[in-house]
Amino acid sequence: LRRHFNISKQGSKGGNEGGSNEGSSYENTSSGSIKISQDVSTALSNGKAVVALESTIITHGMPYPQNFETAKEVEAIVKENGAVPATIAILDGIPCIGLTTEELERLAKLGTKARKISRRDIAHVVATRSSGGTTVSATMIFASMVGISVFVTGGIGGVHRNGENTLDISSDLTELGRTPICVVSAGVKSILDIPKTLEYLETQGVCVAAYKTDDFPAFYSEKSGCKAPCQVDTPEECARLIEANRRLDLRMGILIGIPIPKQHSVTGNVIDSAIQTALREASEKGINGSAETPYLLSRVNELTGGSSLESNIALVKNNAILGAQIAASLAQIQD
Ligand code: PSU
Ligand code: MN
Repeated sequence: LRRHFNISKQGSKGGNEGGSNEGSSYENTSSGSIKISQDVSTALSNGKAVVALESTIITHGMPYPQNFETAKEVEAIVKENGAVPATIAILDGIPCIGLTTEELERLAKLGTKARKISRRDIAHVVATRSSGGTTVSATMIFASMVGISVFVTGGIGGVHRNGENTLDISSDLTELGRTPICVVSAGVKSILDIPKTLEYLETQGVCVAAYKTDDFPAFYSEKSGCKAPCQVDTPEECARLIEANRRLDLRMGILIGIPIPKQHSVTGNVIDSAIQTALREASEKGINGSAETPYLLSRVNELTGGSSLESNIALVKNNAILGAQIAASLAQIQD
C-alpha cells in the first residue's frame, strides 16, 4: 500500500557539487528532475514518518538570523518527536526535498532576494534556474509528488481583507482543495479575513479541524471567534483523518489548526493596532499581490518590537511537535 515513489529512481548522483549535495538522489518525475536528500528518501522507502517544511517562512517570513535559527530548531524538534524533516525549496532551478544546513543558511541569508514561489511560479523558477522559498502551495505540491502526507508551517495564506474586491485569495487555499496533504498550522493571521478564509476553504472542500478546541485559531491568539468545522484531540485522530481521506481517494487537503501556546500568545491592542497600521501603510503604498503578505509580516514584527516574531517562532515549534507526532502515528497505522 505504499504510494511513495510513483516516480522512477535515477540512482545516486551526489558528490561533485561542492559537497552539499552529497548523499542526495535525483528522482525523475513526469514533470522534471527533483532532488531528494538521502535521509528523506530512505525514510520514504521504508514507510517511516516524514514531515515536510516550507521555506518561504525562511526567505520572506522572518528576518536573518532568526529565520536560520528557527529553521534548524524546527528540524531538530521534528527529529526529537520521531519523524524525518524534509524542508522543501527550489535551488538553482532544482526542487529540493530535504536541505543541508548550508542550503538552509543560503536561503536564510538570501531572504527576500530569493524568489517567493507559489504554484504559479514553479515552472519559471525551474526554467530560469533560480532559487527561492516555496510557499505552502508549492511545498504541498512537491511533498505530494514524493508521498509525504504531513506538512508543518506557522500560518497559511488566506482571503485578504477586502478580498471580495481585489480577488487576493492565497493559492494556499486552492492548493488545499486539490492536493491531499495534511497541513498543521496555528491558523490564519488576522492580517487576513478569517471568516472569509474559512468560507473559501469550505468551497474548496478542505477538511478543517481545530486541535483540542472548537474555535479556529488566529495565529497570534488562540481564538479567532470563528467556529472550526471539526475538532480533533490527539495525533492518532489526525492520522485517522489522513488515512480516511487517502482510502477514499478524496484528493483534498486537511488543515489542522493548533492554537499558539497560551504563554506566547499576543492579544489585544498591541497586535491589533500593529496590524491596522501595517494594513493602512500597505494600502497607501500600493503594495499588493505576492508582496503584500511579506510586507505585512515584517511591518507587524517591527511595530511590535519583535514580540510578534517571538510568538511566531514559538508557535512554529509547537506546530512541529504535533506534526511529527501525527506523521509518526500515521506511519504506525499504515504499517
Ligand atoms: N503567513 C505567515 N507566515 C508566512 C506566510 C504566511 O504567518 O511565512 C507565507 C507562507 O509561505 C504562505 C505564504 O504560504 O506566505 C502565503 O502568501 P500569499 O498570501 O501571497 O499567498
Ligand atoms: Mn495573494
